[in-house]
Amino acid sequence: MSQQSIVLVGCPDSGKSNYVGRLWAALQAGKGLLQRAGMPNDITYVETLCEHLLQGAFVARTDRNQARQDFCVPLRTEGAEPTELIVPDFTGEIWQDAVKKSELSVDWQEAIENAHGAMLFVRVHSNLNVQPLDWVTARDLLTNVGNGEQETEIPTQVVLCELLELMQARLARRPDGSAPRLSVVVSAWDRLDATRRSQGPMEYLIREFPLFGGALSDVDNLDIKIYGVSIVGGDLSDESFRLDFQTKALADCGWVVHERDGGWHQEPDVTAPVAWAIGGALS
Ligand SMILES: Nc1nc2c(ncn2[C@@H]2O[C@H](COP(=O)(O)OP(=O)(O)O)[C@@H](O)[C@H]2O)c(=O)[nH]1
Ligand SMILES: [Mg+2]
Repeated sequence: MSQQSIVLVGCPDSGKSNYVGRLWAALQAGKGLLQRAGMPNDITYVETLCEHLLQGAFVARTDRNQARQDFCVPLRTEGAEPTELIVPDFTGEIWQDAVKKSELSVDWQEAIENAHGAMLFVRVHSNLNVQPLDWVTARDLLTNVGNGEQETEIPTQVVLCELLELMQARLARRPDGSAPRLSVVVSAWDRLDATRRSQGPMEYLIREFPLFGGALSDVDNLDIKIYGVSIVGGDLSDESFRLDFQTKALADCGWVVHERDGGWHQEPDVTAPVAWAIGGALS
């Protein structure tokens, strides 16, 4: 069976693991762009993630010691042979440490180099988001990052810029020679008010993480698409939302926002950012 892997990248608490749980629920329901052709190799891992959501709670942040989990599932393709989707989810601390110390473990160097695309996560209202220093200080920090001298926490936008640069340097071109694809996922999109949501995820990134927003616009060797994602369509810590959510099927909750025909559109298929990152590789 051929393999397609999509590597998940992002700071701790950026929504990676919860997304994987919701992705599995979508694959089980079978209504999205991605269709599975069998069972995951480690069903316990994804079932545990789903179980939390079904009980009305987000999955707690991944234990730092549990460095890597892979979600592997066979996907149906237009061709005769199914392909195996591999989604390696590394704990966010690994990405952050890598930026601080400029150290790349061989394991994830290989995961990026062998990937067929990537997803970069950043979460709305994460308590772990380190707010920007002013623009000039952040830019200076970016030029010095990785020399091990940082005593203060590195602002999230500086980490995001470094991760973006890493994807530019390491992701391989697609089999047809085109630029590798990166889905940028702004997770917990439901936590913004209606006005901010209507402006779309790119506007959010530019306002909250201006350095990163600028860097995204400058990239010319990656094909980038920005998504706002809400895995259940609201916040499970809000009791009235949670009670309502528990009357519905998990696969019917949640949505993705993305740009189409010059406007931002909301649709229910949460597999869309993965399907796009894999792209024509599936057909
Ligand atoms: N409101 C809301 N919160 C989310 C969503 N996805 C993730 N979160 C929150 O983000 C936290 C961290 O998510 P997690 O998947 O563990 O992040 P990871 O460390 O990147 O794997 C969760 O505990 C939730 O509180 C979402 O779609 N909506
Ligand atoms: Mg995690």
